[in-house]
Amino acid sequence: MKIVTSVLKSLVLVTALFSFSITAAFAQSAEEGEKLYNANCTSCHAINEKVVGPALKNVHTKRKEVWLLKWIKNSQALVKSGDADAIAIYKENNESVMTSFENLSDNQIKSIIAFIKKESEAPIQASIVPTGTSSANASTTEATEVSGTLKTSINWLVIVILALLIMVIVLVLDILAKVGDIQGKPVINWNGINAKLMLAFGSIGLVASAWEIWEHGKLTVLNQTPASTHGAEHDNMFMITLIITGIVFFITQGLLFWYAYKYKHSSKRRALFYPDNHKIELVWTVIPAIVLTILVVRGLKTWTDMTGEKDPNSRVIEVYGYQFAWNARYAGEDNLLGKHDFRQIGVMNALGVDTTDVKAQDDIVTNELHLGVGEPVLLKFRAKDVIHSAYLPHFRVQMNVVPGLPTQFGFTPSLTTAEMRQKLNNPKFDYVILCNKICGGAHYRMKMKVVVHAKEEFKQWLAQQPRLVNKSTPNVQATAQVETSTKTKLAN
Ligand code: HEC
Ligand SMILES: [Cu+2]
Repeated sequence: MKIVTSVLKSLVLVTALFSFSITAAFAQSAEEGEKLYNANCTSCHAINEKVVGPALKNVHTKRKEVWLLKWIKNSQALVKSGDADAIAIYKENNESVMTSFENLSDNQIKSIIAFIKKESEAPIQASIVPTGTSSANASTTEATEVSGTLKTSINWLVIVILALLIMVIVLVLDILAKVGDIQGKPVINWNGINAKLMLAFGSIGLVASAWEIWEHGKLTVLNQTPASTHGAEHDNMFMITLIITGIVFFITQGLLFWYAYKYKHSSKRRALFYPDNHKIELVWTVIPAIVLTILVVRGLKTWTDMTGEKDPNSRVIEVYGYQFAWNARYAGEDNLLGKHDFRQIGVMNALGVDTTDVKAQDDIVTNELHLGVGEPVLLKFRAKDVIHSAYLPHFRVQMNVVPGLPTQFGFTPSLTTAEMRQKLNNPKFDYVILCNKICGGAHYRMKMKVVVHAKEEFKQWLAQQPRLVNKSTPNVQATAQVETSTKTKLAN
């Protein structure tokens, strides 16, 4: 008897351990998958909504794993092989081409699928109306739909009631005006009411503006130490402009509303006829002209300092923007970026880098922008499709990114990511590069992480990155081979 129980006990223990290790392994791979997914897929996909590509919710149940592996590595190859599902989904999405991910290993793709699975199974967090059956996802979506139609009918009801209310008010006022006509004296003193409304509107507006600057000014990057060497000068100029124009704003708006109140119509008072006064006009023309000239000249000087002559030793990094993501390209050992040609942009060569150019072969393409603290960089911008705008708020850097028109911005980062995290007391903080031009439907997703390292750390990071064409990394070599084969095809 004893033996049986002890055997049972150990069996239970083993199963428990086993299942625990499985969940642990699963959790870990989903975690790795999340990183890979965020770095590679979010520019075109979301779990619950269509972006450029379809929503990926439950794609792991819809497709077999083998299919997903093949698709994600090279969707076009699968389409060309005549796979019915691949052709269907390609047609459904207006034949837009998904990037190939030959560089991802099977295990990495599996971890991405594990992440998609985990996210698909997570309940939707959007507005949930209690319906009694709130266990399955399906009923949740149904509930949201029902509440949606309910909402639209309520909205209509509100509009109708409001319209009726306005009609009643108009009619009542009309009657009061008629009564006033009959009595020979208005029932409501509109003149006084308007004057008081002016005063109320003016004071509430000014107090609200001051509160807004005070309260939400704290949330802007201007409230944080700039992370570049030119940032302090930029902030200084910005603050001076803001303070001068702010003072003028509060004085003129205050007077405007105060005068509207104080000099309201009065039957006891006649307005003074005062056609012109050259002295006053001179004063209010010359003073703003001088102040504006100072502000503009100062602004121009700051701008030319920020964008002018660059350190000839700057590291040149190409920043490539497209709907809806960014890439960065670094020069390899030769310190020279290889040529690019828009005609070579394709599934296997997203940036259109000319891989026959020797200078290009040791280039490094990444989907994060890494910089070394105190090292001057010159970002050279290139756009694939439409006008984007590269915005690095923490470094006070912004520049348009225009197809066919090279633009650049040079600066020197002055705080590492770790230092900034400490300053902001936020261990999760990361610098970003955003797109600041409404460039299409998923414009809001267009961002790339920026990491500022200590000098040595940056060198190490750069050395670890795979080169564009490198015999020692088989994945990348495969990419290059396909590339040359497509090129020969094009040549024929
Ligand atoms: C440049 C945009 C783009 C990127 C980046 C991208 N995809 Fe796609 N994806 C698409 C488009 C577009 C489709 C629809 C099929 C087509 O038109 O080729 C698609 C389809 C898919 C499908 C098939 C969906 C289905 O319903 O069968 C899967 C799975 C998928 N993508 C996974 C991924 C994963 C995983 C990543 C990241 C490693 C990724 N995609 C990155 C654009 C993209
Ligand atoms: Cu954009």
